[in-house]
Amino acid sequence: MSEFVSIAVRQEGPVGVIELARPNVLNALSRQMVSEIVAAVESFDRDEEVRVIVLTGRGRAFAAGADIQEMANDDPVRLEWLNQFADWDRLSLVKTPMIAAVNGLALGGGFELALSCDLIIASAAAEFGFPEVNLGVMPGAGGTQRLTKLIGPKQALAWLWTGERLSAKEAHALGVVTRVVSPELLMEETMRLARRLAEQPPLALRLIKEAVQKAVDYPLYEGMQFERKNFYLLFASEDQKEGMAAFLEKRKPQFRGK
Ligand code: CO8
Repeated sequence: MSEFVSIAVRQEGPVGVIELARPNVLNALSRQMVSEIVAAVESFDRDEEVRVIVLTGRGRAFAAGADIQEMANDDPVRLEWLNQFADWDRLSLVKTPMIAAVNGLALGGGFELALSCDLIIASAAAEFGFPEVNLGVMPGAGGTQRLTKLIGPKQALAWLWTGERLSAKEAHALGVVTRVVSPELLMEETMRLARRLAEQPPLALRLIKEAVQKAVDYPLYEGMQFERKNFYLLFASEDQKEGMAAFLEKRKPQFRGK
Protein backbone atom coordinates (compact mmCIF):
# COMPACT_ATOMS: atom_id res chain seq x y z
CA MET A 1 0.00 0.00 0.00
CA SER A 2 2.96 2.30 -0.59
CA GLU A 3 1.00 4.36 -3.13
CA PHE A 4 -0.39 6.51 -0.32
CA VAL A 5 1.07 9.96 0.22
CA SER A 6 -1.01 11.41 3.05
CA ILE A 7 -1.41 8.36 5.25
CA ALA A 8 0.89 5.62 6.54
CA VAL A 9 -0.46 2.10 6.59
CA ARG A 10 0.86 -0.94 8.38
CA GLN A 11 -0.33 -4.31 9.56
CA GLU A 12 0.51 -5.66 13.00
CA GLY A 13 -0.65 -9.27 12.99
CA PRO A 14 -4.44 -9.22 12.74
CA VAL A 15 -4.65 -5.45 13.21
CA GLY A 16 -4.55 -2.99 10.31
CA VAL A 17 -3.31 0.44 11.35
CA ILE A 18 -3.90 3.62 9.35
CA GLU A 19 -2.09 6.75 10.47
CA LEU A 20 -3.09 10.15 9.14
CA ALA A 21 0.24 11.67 8.21
CA ARG A 22 0.06 15.37 7.35
CA PRO A 23 1.06 16.65 10.80
CA ASN A 24 2.25 20.05 9.52
CA VAL A 25 -1.40 20.91 8.74
CA LEU A 26 -2.77 19.00 11.73
CA ASN A 27 -3.86 16.18 9.41
CA ALA A 28 -6.36 18.42 7.63
CA LEU A 29 -8.48 16.09 5.54
CA SER A 30 -7.82 16.90 1.91
CA ARG A 31 -10.03 15.05 -0.56
CA GLN A 32 -7.08 12.92 -1.56
CA MET A 33 -6.47 12.03 2.07
CA VAL A 34 -10.08 10.95 2.55
CA SER A 35 -9.90 8.82 -0.63
CA GLU A 36 -6.70 7.23 0.63
CA ILE A 37 -8.19 6.52 4.05
CA VAL A 38 -11.25 4.91 2.48
CA ALA A 39 -9.12 2.86 0.05
CA ALA A 40 -6.90 1.63 2.88
CA VAL A 41 -9.87 0.81 5.12
CA GLU A 42 -11.61 -1.10 2.30
CA SER A 43 -8.45 -3.00 1.47
CA PHE A 44 -8.13 -4.11 5.11
CA ASP A 45 -11.86 -4.86 5.24
CA ARG A 46 -11.50 -7.37 2.39
CA ASP A 47 -8.46 -9.05 3.91
CA GLU A 48 -9.44 -12.12 5.92
CA GLU A 49 -6.27 -11.84 7.98
CA VAL A 50 -7.23 -8.39 9.25
CA ARG A 51 -9.70 -8.61 12.12
CA VAL A 52 -9.64 -5.03 13.43
CA ILE A 53 -8.80 -1.66 11.86
CA VAL A 54 -7.25 1.16 13.91
CA LEU A 55 -7.21 4.80 12.75
CA THR A 56 -4.95 7.34 14.38
CA GLY A 57 -3.18 10.62 13.68
CA ARG A 58 0.48 11.62 13.57
CA GLY A 59 1.52 14.66 15.60
CA ARG A 60 -0.68 16.75 17.86
CA ALA A 61 -3.96 16.23 15.99
CA PHE A 62 -6.09 13.27 15.04
CA ALA A 63 -7.44 15.56 12.30
CA ALA A 64 -8.35 19.26 12.44
CA GLY A 65 -11.16 18.91 9.93
CA ALA A 66 -11.58 19.28 6.21
CA ASP A 67 -8.75 21.09 4.43
CA ILE A 68 -9.99 24.68 4.55
CA GLN A 69 -7.45 25.77 1.93
CA GLU A 70 -8.91 23.30 -0.53
CA MET A 71 -12.53 24.08 0.35
CA ALA A 72 -12.47 27.88 0.59
CA ASN A 73 -13.50 28.55 -3.03
CA ASP A 74 -16.00 25.75 -3.45
CA ASP A 75 -19.50 26.39 -4.72
CA PRO A 76 -22.57 24.16 -4.60
CA VAL A 77 -22.36 23.09 -8.25
CA ARG A 78 -18.72 22.06 -7.92
CA LEU A 79 -19.55 20.21 -4.69
CA GLU A 80 -22.39 18.40 -6.43
CA TRP A 81 -20.05 17.20 -9.20
CA LEU A 82 -17.28 16.30 -6.77
CA ASN A 83 -19.69 14.07 -4.86
CA GLN A 84 -16.97 13.73 -2.22
CA PHE A 85 -19.28 12.35 0.43
CA ALA A 86 -19.70 9.15 -1.57
CA ASP A 87 -16.28 8.26 -0.10
CA TRP A 88 -17.57 8.86 3.42
CA ASP A 89 -20.64 6.73 2.72
CA ARG A 90 -18.35 3.83 1.88
CA LEU A 91 -16.93 3.96 5.39
CA SER A 92 -20.40 3.09 6.70
CA LEU A 93 -20.31 -0.13 4.69
CA VAL A 94 -17.15 -1.46 6.32
CA LYS A 95 -17.82 -4.64 8.27
CA THR A 96 -14.55 -5.04 10.16
CA PRO A 97 -14.54 -3.45 13.65
CA MET A 98 -12.94 0.00 13.48
CA ILE A 99 -11.32 1.79 16.41
CA ALA A 100 -10.33 5.46 16.36
CA ALA A 101 -7.29 6.09 18.57
CA VAL A 102 -7.70 9.84 18.99
CA ASN A 103 -4.33 11.28 19.90
CA GLY A 104 -5.16 15.00 19.87
CA LEU A 105 -7.56 17.41 18.21
CA ALA A 106 -10.53 15.82 16.47
CA LEU A 107 -12.33 18.73 14.85
CA GLY A 108 -15.01 19.01 12.18
CA GLY A 109 -14.39 16.31 9.57
CA GLY A 110 -11.78 14.84 11.93
CA PHE A 111 -14.44 14.37 14.60
CA GLU A 112 -16.75 12.96 11.93
CA LEU A 113 -14.07 10.47 10.95
CA ALA A 114 -13.77 9.36 14.58
CA LEU A 115 -17.56 9.10 14.82
CA SER A 116 -17.52 6.86 11.73
CA CYS A 117 -15.47 4.35 13.72
CA ASP A 118 -17.18 1.85 16.00
CA LEU A 119 -15.19 2.68 19.13
CA ILE A 120 -13.24 5.78 20.14
CA ILE A 121 -10.28 5.47 22.47
CA ALA A 122 -9.07 8.96 23.35
CA SER A 123 -5.88 10.31 24.82
CA ALA A 124 -6.63 12.42 27.89
CA ALA A 125 -5.11 15.28 25.88
CA ALA A 126 -7.59 14.90 23.00
CA GLU A 127 -10.27 17.48 22.30
CA PHE A 128 -13.41 17.16 20.23
CA GLY A 129 -15.46 19.82 18.51
CA PHE A 130 -17.30 21.05 15.45
CA PRO A 131 -15.82 24.48 14.62
CA GLU A 132 -17.55 24.63 11.22
CA VAL A 133 -20.02 27.17 12.57
CA ASN A 134 -17.13 29.59 13.11
CA LEU A 135 -16.43 29.36 9.38
CA GLY A 136 -20.04 30.11 8.49
CA VAL A 137 -20.85 26.52 7.58
CA MET A 138 -21.81 23.29 9.30
CA PRO A 139 -20.74 19.65 9.43
CA GLY A 140 -21.28 17.77 6.17
CA ALA A 141 -19.97 14.26 6.76
CA GLY A 142 -22.56 13.07 9.24
CA GLY A 143 -21.70 15.24 12.26
CA THR A 144 -25.17 16.60 12.96
CA GLN A 145 -26.70 13.17 12.47
CA ARG A 146 -24.29 10.86 14.24
CA LEU A 147 -23.73 13.20 17.19
CA THR A 148 -27.47 13.73 17.72
CA LYS A 149 -28.20 10.01 17.60
CA LEU A 150 -25.47 9.49 20.20
CA ILE A 151 -26.19 12.24 22.71
CA GLY A 152 -29.61 13.68 21.82
CA PRO A 153 -30.54 17.06 20.30
CA LYS A 154 -30.16 19.24 23.41
CA GLN A 155 -26.52 18.36 23.99
CA ALA A 156 -25.73 18.15 20.28
CA LEU A 157 -27.12 21.59 19.44
CA ALA A 158 -25.19 23.32 22.22
CA TRP A 159 -21.98 21.68 21.05
CA LEU A 160 -22.59 22.34 17.34
CA TRP A 161 -23.84 25.93 17.75
CA THR A 162 -21.01 27.15 19.95
CA GLY A 163 -18.24 25.31 18.07
CA GLU A 164 -16.66 24.68 21.48
CA ARG A 165 -14.07 22.00 22.03
CA LEU A 166 -14.78 19.45 24.75
CA SER A 167 -12.09 17.47 26.53
CA ALA A 168 -11.82 13.72 26.14
CA LYS A 169 -13.19 13.38 29.65
CA GLU A 170 -16.27 15.50 28.83
CA ALA A 171 -16.82 13.61 25.58
CA HIS A 172 -16.58 10.38 27.53
CA ALA A 173 -19.16 11.59 30.04
CA LEU A 174 -21.53 12.27 27.12
CA GLY A 175 -21.06 8.76 25.76
CA VAL A 176 -19.14 9.82 22.65
CA VAL A 177 -15.80 8.34 23.72
CA THR A 178 -15.50 4.68 24.71
CA ARG A 179 -12.48 5.07 26.98
CA VAL A 180 -9.97 7.77 27.99
CA VAL A 181 -6.33 6.78 28.52
CA SER A 182 -3.16 8.69 29.28
CA PRO A 183 -1.46 10.05 26.14
CA GLU A 184 1.61 7.82 26.41
CA LEU A 185 -0.55 4.69 26.68
CA LEU A 186 -2.95 5.51 23.83
CA MET A 187 -1.53 3.17 21.19
CA GLU A 188 -0.62 0.44 23.66
CA GLU A 189 -4.13 0.35 25.11
CA THR A 190 -5.77 0.64 21.69
CA MET A 191 -3.67 -2.20 20.30
CA ARG A 192 -4.38 -4.30 23.39
CA LEU A 193 -8.12 -3.87 22.81
CA ALA A 194 -7.70 -4.49 19.07
CA ARG A 195 -5.79 -7.74 19.68
CA ARG A 196 -8.41 -8.81 22.21
CA LEU A 197 -11.19 -8.22 19.65
CA ALA A 198 -9.10 -10.02 17.01
CA GLU A 199 -9.34 -13.18 19.12
CA GLN A 200 -13.13 -13.03 19.17
CA PRO A 201 -15.12 -14.86 16.48
CA PRO A 202 -15.02 -12.40 13.55
CA LEU A 203 -18.38 -13.34 12.04
CA ALA A 204 -20.11 -12.77 15.39
CA LEU A 205 -18.40 -9.37 15.72
CA ARG A 206 -19.52 -8.36 12.25
CA LEU A 207 -23.12 -9.44 12.76
CA ILE A 208 -23.24 -7.78 16.19
CA LYS A 209 -21.94 -4.56 14.61
CA GLU A 210 -24.62 -4.73 11.95
CA ALA A 211 -27.35 -5.33 14.53
CA VAL A 212 -26.16 -2.49 16.80
CA GLN A 213 -26.12 -0.15 13.79
CA LYS A 214 -29.71 -1.16 13.02
CA ALA A 215 -30.68 -0.37 16.62
CA VAL A 216 -29.87 3.26 15.86
CA ASP A 217 -32.09 3.42 12.77
CA TYR A 218 -34.81 0.79 13.17
CA PRO A 219 -37.85 0.79 15.42
CA LEU A 220 -37.49 -1.78 18.23
CA TYR A 221 -39.62 -4.50 16.63
CA GLU A 222 -37.80 -4.40 13.27
CA GLY A 223 -34.47 -4.26 15.09
CA MET A 224 -35.38 -7.35 17.12
CA GLN A 225 -36.31 -9.23 13.93
CA PHE A 226 -33.00 -8.23 12.39
CA GLU A 227 -31.11 -9.36 15.47
CA ARG A 228 -32.89 -12.73 15.40
CA LYS A 229 -31.96 -13.38 11.76
CA ASN A 230 -28.31 -12.64 12.51
CA PHE A 231 -28.49 -14.89 15.58
CA TYR A 232 -29.82 -17.76 13.43
CA LEU A 233 -27.23 -17.08 10.75
CA LEU A 234 -24.34 -17.53 13.16
CA PHE A 235 -25.45 -21.13 13.70
CA ALA A 236 -24.31 -21.74 10.12
CA SER A 237 -20.73 -20.93 11.12
CA GLU A 238 -17.95 -23.29 12.11
CA ASP A 239 -17.07 -20.82 14.84
CA GLN A 240 -20.41 -21.47 16.54
CA LYS A 241 -19.65 -25.21 16.57
CA GLU A 242 -16.13 -24.51 17.82
CA GLY A 243 -17.23 -22.01 20.48
CA MET A 244 -19.85 -24.29 21.98
CA ALA A 245 -17.73 -27.44 21.68
CA ALA A 246 -14.84 -25.66 23.41
CA PHE A 247 -17.15 -24.60 26.23
CA LEU A 248 -18.39 -28.16 26.72
CA GLU A 249 -14.87 -29.58 26.51
CA LYS A 250 -13.60 -26.89 28.93
CA ARG A 251 -10.92 -25.57 26.56
CA LYS A 252 -10.15 -22.25 24.84
CA PRO A 253 -11.89 -21.90 21.46
CA GLN A 254 -9.96 -21.27 18.25
CA PHE A 255 -12.06 -19.05 16.01
CA ARG A 256 -11.29 -18.94 12.30
CA GLY A 257 -13.95 -16.72 10.82
CA LYS A 258 -15.54 -19.64 8.99
N1 CO8 B 1 -7.43 22.99 7.00
C1 CO8 B 1 -6.26 23.42 6.48
N2 CO8 B 1 -5.19 23.71 7.23
C2 CO8 B 1 -5.29 23.59 8.55
C3 CO8 B 1 -6.47 23.16 9.17
C4 CO8 B 1 -7.58 22.85 8.34
N3 CO8 B 1 -8.74 22.38 8.83
N4 CO8 B 1 -6.28 23.14 10.51
C5 CO8 B 1 -5.02 23.54 10.72
N5 CO8 B 1 -4.41 23.81 9.54
C6 CO8 B 1 -3.03 24.27 9.34
C7 CO8 B 1 -2.87 25.73 9.68
O1 CO8 B 1 -3.27 26.54 8.59
C8 CO8 B 1 -1.39 25.81 9.97
O2 CO8 B 1 -0.69 25.82 8.73
P1 CO8 B 1 0.55 26.86 8.54
O3 CO8 B 1 1.58 26.41 9.54
O4 CO8 B 1 0.95 26.62 7.13
O5 CO8 B 1 -0.01 28.21 8.83
C9 CO8 B 1 -1.09 24.46 10.60
O6 CO8 B 1 -2.18 23.61 10.25
C10 CO8 B 1 -1.03 24.53 12.12
O7 CO8 B 1 -2.22 25.13 12.58
P2 CO8 B 1 -2.24 26.45 13.51
O8 CO8 B 1 -0.99 27.23 13.32
O9 CO8 B 1 -3.54 27.14 13.27
O10 CO8 B 1 -2.20 25.76 14.94
P3 CO8 B 1 -2.83 26.32 16.29
O11 CO8 B 1 -2.38 25.39 17.36
O12 CO8 B 1 -2.57 27.77 16.43
O13 CO8 B 1 -4.42 26.14 16.11
C11 CO8 B 1 -6.44 25.01 15.54
C12 CO8 B 1 -4.98 24.87 16.01
C13 CO8 B 1 -7.27 25.72 16.59
C14 CO8 B 1 -6.97 23.59 15.34
C15 CO8 B 1 -6.50 25.80 14.23
O14 CO8 B 1 -5.55 25.26 13.33
C16 CO8 B 1 -7.84 25.74 13.57
O15 CO8 B 1 -8.75 26.43 13.99
N6 CO8 B 1 -7.96 24.93 12.49
C17 CO8 B 1 -9.20 24.82 11.76
C18 CO8 B 1 -10.18 23.94 12.46
C19 CO8 B 1 -11.51 23.91 11.72
O16 CO8 B 1 -12.15 24.92 11.54
N7 CO8 B 1 -11.93 22.70 11.28
C20 CO8 B 1 -13.18 22.51 10.59
C21 CO8 B 1 -12.95 22.56 9.13
S1 CO8 B 1 -14.46 22.49 8.22
C22 CO8 B 1 -14.89 20.84 8.21
O17 CO8 B 1 -14.24 20.03 8.77
C23 CO8 B 1 -16.11 20.51 7.44
C24 CO8 B 1 -16.33 19.03 7.40
C25 CO8 B 1 -17.21 18.68 6.28
C26 CO8 B 1 -16.88 17.46 5.55
C27 CO8 B 1 -15.56 16.80 5.70
C28 CO8 B 1 -14.86 16.61 4.40
C29 CO8 B 1 -13.40 16.12 4.58
